[in-house]
Amino acid sequence: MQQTWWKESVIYQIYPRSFKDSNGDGIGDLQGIINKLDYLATLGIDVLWLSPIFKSPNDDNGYYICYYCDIMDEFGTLADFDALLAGVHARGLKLILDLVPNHSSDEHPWFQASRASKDNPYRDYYHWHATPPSNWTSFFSGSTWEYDEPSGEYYLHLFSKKQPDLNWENPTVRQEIYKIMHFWFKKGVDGFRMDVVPFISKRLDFPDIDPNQFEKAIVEVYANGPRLHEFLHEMNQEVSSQYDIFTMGEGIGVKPHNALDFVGSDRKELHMLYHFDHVTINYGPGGKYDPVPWKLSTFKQIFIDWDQAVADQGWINITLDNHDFPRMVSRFGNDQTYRQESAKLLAMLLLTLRGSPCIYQGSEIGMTNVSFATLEEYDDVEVVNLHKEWKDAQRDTAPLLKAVQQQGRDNARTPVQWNSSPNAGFSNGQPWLTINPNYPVINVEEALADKQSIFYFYQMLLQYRKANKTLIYGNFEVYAPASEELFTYRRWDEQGDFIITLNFTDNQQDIPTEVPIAAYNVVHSNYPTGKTEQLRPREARMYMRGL
Ligand code: TEU
Ligand code: CA
Repeated sequence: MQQTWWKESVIYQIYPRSFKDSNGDGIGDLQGIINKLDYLATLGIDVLWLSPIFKSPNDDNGYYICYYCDIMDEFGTLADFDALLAGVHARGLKLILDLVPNHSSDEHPWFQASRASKDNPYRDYYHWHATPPSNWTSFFSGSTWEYDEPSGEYYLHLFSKKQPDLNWENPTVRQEIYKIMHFWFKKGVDGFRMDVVPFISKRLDFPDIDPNQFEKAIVEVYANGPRLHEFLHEMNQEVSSQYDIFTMGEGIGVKPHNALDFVGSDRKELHMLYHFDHVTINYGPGGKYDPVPWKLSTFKQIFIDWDQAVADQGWINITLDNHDFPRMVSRFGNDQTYRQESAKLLAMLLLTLRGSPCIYQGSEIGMTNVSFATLEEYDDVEVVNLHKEWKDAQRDTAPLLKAVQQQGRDNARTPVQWNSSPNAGFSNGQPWLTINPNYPVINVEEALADKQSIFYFYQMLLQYRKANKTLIYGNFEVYAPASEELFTYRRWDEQGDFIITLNFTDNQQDIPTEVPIAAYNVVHSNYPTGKTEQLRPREARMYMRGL
């Protein structure tokens, strides 16, 4: 397999609004990030990914852009950005930004011009129809077609009605996006994460969907449009291929069978993408807010399928959570009795699968989900709209609150807990979103003072991964895939040979006899002391074979 810097990169995702506030307005900002660069360098990550920092009226926080080449007022200025980029590069790290090519804000000058009349050059920047051509439903409730009074037509928005979808059929729109990319690359940014990029090409036959099968509609109708790969290839040729950068697609709607179309080394489209199958693993018949129990065997099979799909022909990311999903320790671990063990176990998983890992801010200290007492306390547009929908339909909202506490996106968006002082050291003012009340116990200062902390476990594994490229490029094979208790796999090549075994239960477990650990020695465990025959609750062990 071809080896490159971006495949070896570990990415740390910052959700700037919640990372660190430097001026007391309760909103994280670029100066806040600058102040924490030494902390991030100490952790040992390679690349920072910032969720959108561009000018935006924040209907869906930054995923809703007004000016793509300027900084959101609350976050700072272009001068702050230049200082941040210089600070990142001075520490030998890289910085990638979050491009939102599928939609803009309705307050973007393009859309303002577009809606002004039916016959202006910007009309064709968006999708306008005299009558709604399909029954599509939006991610954030209601139809994807919004009637616009002034010009008397409907426009398409897959997300909120303030997020109109751009019309990639129009070559001028594509050039506008390429110009934005060039602008940031010329400044020296090292890549882009691309928001919902599988959605940019629309099915112009607008087939109806089954609204009760939303996940199916995503894969078959919203994503993977007929000109998608033509557009991605064009973007690569006109922009990405001209710089030493990488692009990382949000792979919503992409499945193992078509993954290589995006990231195959011969395709010249994207460098990597992250998949969704395991983060939607507990969606029930009613979707995201109708959660059902998940099975470890299914979880493992998803990673097996994806690894096999790309193997040595392409590259993917490994993610277990981000700003759109619950905290991984609460979702895939036990965030109470075994929080430390679970967070370390998931760290070992994240950092030893084949792919570029994305660590979401706060995971390195084991931050957990939050349970707000009322729906009113939630800020996320998805929840706000859903809450309204339920109230309008006079449904009892108690089950919704329960589901939001488990599944809501604000679980991952509460501010980073820096210390035990008021507002968790995040801000001197009133934070924009309530801080998780567990901050006196779970915070960065505590973690840095404790040599056994989750933070130092990440740091150790990050160093170890760098020193052992087998953990990056080596083959991947799962033992006992049907086990509902253990996730056990081997990573090996000519340079090294490792077995990783992870106990996903709260009980002791035997290591299956088919795992040939007799020939291997333990090199790391998330339990500080002792060596036991059985795996202890939530234990994670890495073995190495002497070559
Ligand atoms: O998310 C795309 C996406 O479809 C999901 O992750 C989605 O947010 C989730 O399923 C809703 O429950 C991206 C961004 O990451 C997200 O924050 C934005 O809201 C969305 O695009 C629109 O830009
Ligand atoms: Ca601020």
